Amino acid sequence: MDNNHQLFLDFHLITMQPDGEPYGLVRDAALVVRNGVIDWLGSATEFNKQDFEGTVIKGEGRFLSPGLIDCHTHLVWGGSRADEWEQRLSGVSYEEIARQGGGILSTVRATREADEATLYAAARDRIEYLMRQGVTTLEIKSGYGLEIETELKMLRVATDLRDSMPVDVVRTFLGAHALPVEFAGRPDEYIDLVCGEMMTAAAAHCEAVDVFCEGIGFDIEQTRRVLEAGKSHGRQLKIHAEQLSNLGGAGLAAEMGAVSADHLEYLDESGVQAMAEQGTVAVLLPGAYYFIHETQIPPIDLFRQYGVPMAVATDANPGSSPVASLSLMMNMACTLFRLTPEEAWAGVTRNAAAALGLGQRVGTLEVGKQADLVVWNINSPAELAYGIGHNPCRTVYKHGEAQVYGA
Ligand code: DI6
Ligand code: FE
Repeated sequence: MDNNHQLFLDFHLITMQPDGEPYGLVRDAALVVRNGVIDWLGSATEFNKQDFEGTVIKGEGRFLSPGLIDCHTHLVWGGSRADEWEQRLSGVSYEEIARQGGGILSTVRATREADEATLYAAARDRIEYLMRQGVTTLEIKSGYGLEIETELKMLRVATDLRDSMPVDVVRTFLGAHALPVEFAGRPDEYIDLVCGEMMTAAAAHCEAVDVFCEGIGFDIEQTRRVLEAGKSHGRQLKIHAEQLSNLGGAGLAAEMGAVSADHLEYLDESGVQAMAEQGTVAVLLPGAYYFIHETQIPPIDLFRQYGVPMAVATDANPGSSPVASLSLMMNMACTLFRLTPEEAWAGVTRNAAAALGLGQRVGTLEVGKQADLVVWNINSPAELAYGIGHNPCRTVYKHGEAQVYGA
């Protein structure tokens, strides 16, 4: 008997392949895994069980989907911002707190002080929450160091997490997340450092480069410089854009070949058009929208009209989105942004894979893709987005290996 072969029998497959049935659904199906890769899938009646040698996993009519992908997180951080949240509840805005030296900069202070083991342990716990709810791939950004040493420390922690946990990790360098106090009044000089020495040091430890283009972040020219530097190092490009105001960041990033533009509440039609032309993924972050009491939703109808792929992610971070559940983000994407449950599913599978440049390897159930699989205790695909505070995740398989049994 060959333990590297598994037959998943009598499952309903949520393949998330784009053409065909809603959710790419294949009912009463079989799926074969060989050496951690999907080798066959289709209707169970078409599968010849006689010839199969290996482990059989019976679905009894449960749903099986691709592993979920959280394509935008800041989940390595020190400290907590509960006190700032209390301030915001009494009426101070997220932007005001940032301008007073709190916000991102308060997490920068705590992250600089924290040692690597402490950062690792806290981030590992956050990832375990996500994994227990079906996440098998995630992105982790730096950006709470804003100095070479601490940015590298964060990227090393991300690398250790990748190497020690059964999850694929894409590491993103976000040195241009905020202006550190040492550079107050000298943003261009800080951008010199980010694009020069800091990026040279970080490039070997990341797959992507990101920048916060915003009134409380960096302007469009500074953003352009960061993206150009990222490109010259051969990294994928991403951007935080149009979260609080419209500076034209998403359009610029699209023209420069970014894989994704993220947040986008204030994006206008010309930005949507630029993204559509370049195939840039729109990453929607309803947790941040909710948690900072934003009232303007991203231009969802325009994304549909122009065919911009939409992803959905947690934005897990201590300030604007202290979130540890991707299915809750699916719910919020539907209730707050009016995505359909099927769009929300595409947002945490196929389109999230595209937002990380991993569309060839993960994101759908398809022959040749990684056997990152989740068994769900749900009666229909929409139920995953419908429940609030539930965890219907029963078993997670990473490269075909069972990892975590329901929480
Ligand atoms: N926008 C966000 O929502 C996160 N970063 C960003 O550029 C928030 C980060 C934080 O408040 O710590
Ligand atoms: Fe973010």
